[in-house]
Amino acid sequence: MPKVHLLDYVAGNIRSLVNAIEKCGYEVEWIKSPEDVKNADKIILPGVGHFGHCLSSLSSAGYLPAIQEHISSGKPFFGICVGLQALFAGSEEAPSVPGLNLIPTSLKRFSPTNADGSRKSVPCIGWNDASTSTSTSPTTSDASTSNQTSMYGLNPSSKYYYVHSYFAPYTPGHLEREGWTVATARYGDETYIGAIARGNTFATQFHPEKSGAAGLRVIKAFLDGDKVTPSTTPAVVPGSTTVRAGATTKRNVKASTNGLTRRIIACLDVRTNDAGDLVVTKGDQYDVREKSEGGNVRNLGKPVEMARRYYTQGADEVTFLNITSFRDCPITDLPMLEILRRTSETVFVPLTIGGGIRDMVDPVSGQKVSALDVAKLYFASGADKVSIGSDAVLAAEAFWSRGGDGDDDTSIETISAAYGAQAVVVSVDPKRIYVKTEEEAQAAKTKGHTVIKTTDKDSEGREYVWFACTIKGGREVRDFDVVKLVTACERLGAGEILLNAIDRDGSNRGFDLELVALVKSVVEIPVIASSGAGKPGHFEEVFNATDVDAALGAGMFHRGEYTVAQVKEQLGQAGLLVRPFEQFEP
Ligand code: 1PR
Repeated sequence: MPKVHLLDYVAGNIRSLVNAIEKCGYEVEWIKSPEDVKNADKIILPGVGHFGHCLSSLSSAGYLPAIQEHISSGKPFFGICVGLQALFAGSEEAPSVPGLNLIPTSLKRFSPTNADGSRKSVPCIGWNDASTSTSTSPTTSDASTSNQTSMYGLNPSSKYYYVHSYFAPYTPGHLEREGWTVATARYGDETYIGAIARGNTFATQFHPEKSGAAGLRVIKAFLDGDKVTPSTTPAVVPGSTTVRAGATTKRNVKASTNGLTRRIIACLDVRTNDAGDLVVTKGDQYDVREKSEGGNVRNLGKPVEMARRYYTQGADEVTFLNITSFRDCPITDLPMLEILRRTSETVFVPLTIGGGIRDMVDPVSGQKVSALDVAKLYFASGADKVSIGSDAVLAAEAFWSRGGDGDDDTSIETISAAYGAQAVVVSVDPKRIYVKTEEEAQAAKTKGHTVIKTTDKDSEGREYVWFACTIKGGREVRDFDVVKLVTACERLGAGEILLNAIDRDGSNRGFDLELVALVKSVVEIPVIASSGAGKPGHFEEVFNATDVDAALGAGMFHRGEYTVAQVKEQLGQAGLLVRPFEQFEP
């Protein structure tokens, strides 16, 4: 097998990139010292997390001059994410740390508001263009205005997975005059560099190894040295009758989240059943046992196979939750590690793992294991994000009891510092607490709870509600409000909120729109709506009624009632932007 050299310096989920390279028919050789760079022909430099951390690590290990030499000698180089950012002069993220300065401009942070006052989530997480089209407006471009050729397999009608808070601003003409070819993306009113190439140097802000078939095509083009590729067949946008380059039909322009597609996530709750097998299960308000006699754990299928099925159907992300993680488990035997390893061999979209991310004592060795160490194992096994539930509630309570301050030692802070905010999801499991009168509502407010008047009254007709946090899979309700939780977690360094709703879980009644709108209004980071999806129309409803960034379904997919493809079809027909279906033939 032909070889490519990979420079790993704790860049997070490197396993998925290795899997993607192997899928393209190449073998990975690791660069272990600056000397190895000299002997390498093709180099890939992946990167996630903090610009300053990445560049300082590369610099102190002596890699920067070696990389510079490699690039100027004209050998193939591919930088991914922070690997692209490294080519620039520097970044607002770490003003004192210099980059390679191949491009003498600096990266900026996304603003959470557009010029017209509308909001956008930061970090920017989701699927967007890398368009070499000559049109500057990706939502209106068509085949007649796009280039007839494209660099490194990029397709103007494909979507690619981005996750970043800092971006390289794009000014038309400027870099082209220096010999660069640029593919752009737009986030709100900011247009930035999605991919860039000159000579044998190529870099993408998006993660090709997480961008499904479209991304695998880009990796293969780099590895094969296909710098200029004929424009591929336009990707098919679900729900559209006309297909054209530029990714979207005019109907899809109606509602878009600042240029990102609507993200659909398939979630698999995993645990061992009574026979000791790891199965995907699904609760009814978190009760996962059959109602029939015997009350066995519902067995809906095998995790790896189901993840693969949802990927094939077009899921934009897959989330695994180990729902019995409150029980201590030996670190060497974490059940989800093998699931992740195997899933990441065939599923090339982001994978999130939740359950049991906390400091623990290994029941076998008696050794203390930090949340960061647990997370490291998951990232090394193929996870892109970890999701923290119970531990986040306890950390948020402590945050407020310290007067709104972290202690630099919580799971959120330590993992976010090491891997970046985008790698830390907080999974929230709130429960509705109804109160009857305005006086009772006032009393709840005095305790710091956010009380709203609800249209979804309870059986006693009570119309005021606040949302209480729970821990240990809903088993313990805390006198602590969801708004307090999510605002504390954002300040501690979480990058995304996975918002469940115990009352809606498994109910097929649709998402809790009031809860979603409330949480979305108090944080800047992306929010994923979860719990209650029973049909494709529920996804359309939550995207139309709120500004939520992504929506997640479980039971309706597992029970085979609907496919992910049907959800996307419906969204596309309703004029909501979704990622096109594509296939990759190595
Ligand atoms: O507290 O950090 O160890 O994490 C445990 C994780 O496991 C939490 O994220 C918690 O949400 C989850 N969890 C624990 N117990 C259960 C249970 O069901 N008994 N599952 C559970 C929660 C949430 C979604 C779910 C949606 C959509 N499940 O995964 O599938 O509600 O379902 P639907 O579309 O069928 O309505 P920690």
